[in-house]
Amino acid sequence: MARKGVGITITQHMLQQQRENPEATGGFTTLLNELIVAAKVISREVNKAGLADILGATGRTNVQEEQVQKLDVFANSVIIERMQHVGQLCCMGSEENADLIEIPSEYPKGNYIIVFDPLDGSSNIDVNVSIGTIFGIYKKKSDETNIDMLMNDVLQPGVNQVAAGYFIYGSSSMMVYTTGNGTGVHGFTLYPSVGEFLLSHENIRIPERGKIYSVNEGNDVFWDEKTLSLVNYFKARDKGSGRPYTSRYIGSLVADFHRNLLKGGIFMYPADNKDPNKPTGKLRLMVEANPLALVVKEAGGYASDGNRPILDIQPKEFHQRVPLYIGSREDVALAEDVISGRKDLT
Ligand code: AHM
Ligand code: MG
Repeated sequence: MARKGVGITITQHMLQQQRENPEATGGFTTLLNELIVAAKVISREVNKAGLADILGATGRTNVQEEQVQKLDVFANSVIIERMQHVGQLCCMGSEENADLIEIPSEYPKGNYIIVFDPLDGSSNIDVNVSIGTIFGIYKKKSDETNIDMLMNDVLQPGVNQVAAGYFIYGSSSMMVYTTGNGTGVHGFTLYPSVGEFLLSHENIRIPERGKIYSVNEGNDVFWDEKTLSLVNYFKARDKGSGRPYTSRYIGSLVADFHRNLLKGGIFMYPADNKDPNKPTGKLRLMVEANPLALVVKEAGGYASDGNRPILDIQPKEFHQRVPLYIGSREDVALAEDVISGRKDLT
C-alpha cells in the first residue's frame, strides 16, 4: 500500500502548505514553481552532458555552429531568465555573478529575494558525479529600490530565509526543501517520463548522531591543531561511541550533504591556511551554507561555523566565505565545542 502523501506532486504539496498558512499568498508558490521549471531544464541538460558536447569552454561552437556554454554558465542563465519575469522578486544573487542581479525594468517586481548557487560541484560534471543547485529565499526588508538599499536587503542572516533547499542531479534528480518554522524538510524525486517531482521523502529527520565524517583530508597540512584533533577524534577507536566513523567525501557539497542528511553524520569544510585570501575556508555563506543550514535545522540537525550557528551570522558581503560544520546535531555540537575551544581533544 502506498504511504500517505507519497506520490503527490511538488505543486500539490506547496498548495497544501499555502492553505495551511493563512498569511501565504500565491506569489511564493508561483516563485518556487518557476524555479522548479528551471531545475527541470538543468536536470535535462546535466543528464545528457556527455552526449551533448556541452562540456566545452564558453565560446566553443558545436557541430551546428551554435555557441556552446559551459553547464554552470548555462544553469545560471536558465535560472536568471526564468526567474526574472515571475513578478515576485526585487533582485537575485548568484554565486556566478559578482554583483546582484537586477530585475529588468520591463518586468514587474515583488518583495522576495532569491540567492543561489546554480550548479554547485561543477568540477564533477566531467566525471559523472552528482551535482546540484542550492537556493535560499528571503523577504525584502525595505521599500527602497536603489541598488545600495538592495544590497542591504540581501545581506540578511540565514535565519530570515522564508524557504531554502536544493536540487540534486544524480542517479535520479531530487528537490529537497523547507519553508522553515517547523514545516519540516521534504524530498521530491523527478519522474522523468511524467516530468514531475513527486513526494518521495516526507518529513526527513537527520539522526541525532551519525557514523559518517566528510571532509577533504588532503587539506590536513593546512589545518590548525583543533581541527586536526576533531578529525582524529572521529577516526579514533571507541566502541561505546561507535567510533571510528566512516569517511565519505564526494567533493560535491549537495551530494555530500544529501547523503549525510539521510544517513546521519557531519560534513566539514574547516578554515585552513591554504590560501591567505580565503582564511575562512572555501564555502560561501549566502549561497551554500545558509540554505543547507536551514534545511538541516528543520530536519533536527545543526550547522555551525565552529563558534556560532551559521544561521545567526550577519553577512558583510554577498560572496563571503565561512567555515562549515553541518549535519547531525550531536556531532556538530561537538565540533563547535572543539573549534571554539570549549572542549580540548588534543
Ligand atoms: P564550487 O562552487 O566551485 O563548485 O565549489 C564548491 C565545491 C563544493 O561542492 C564542495 O563541497 C567543495 O567545493 C569541494 O572542495 P574541495 O575540492 O576543496 O574539497
Ligand atoms: Mg558552489
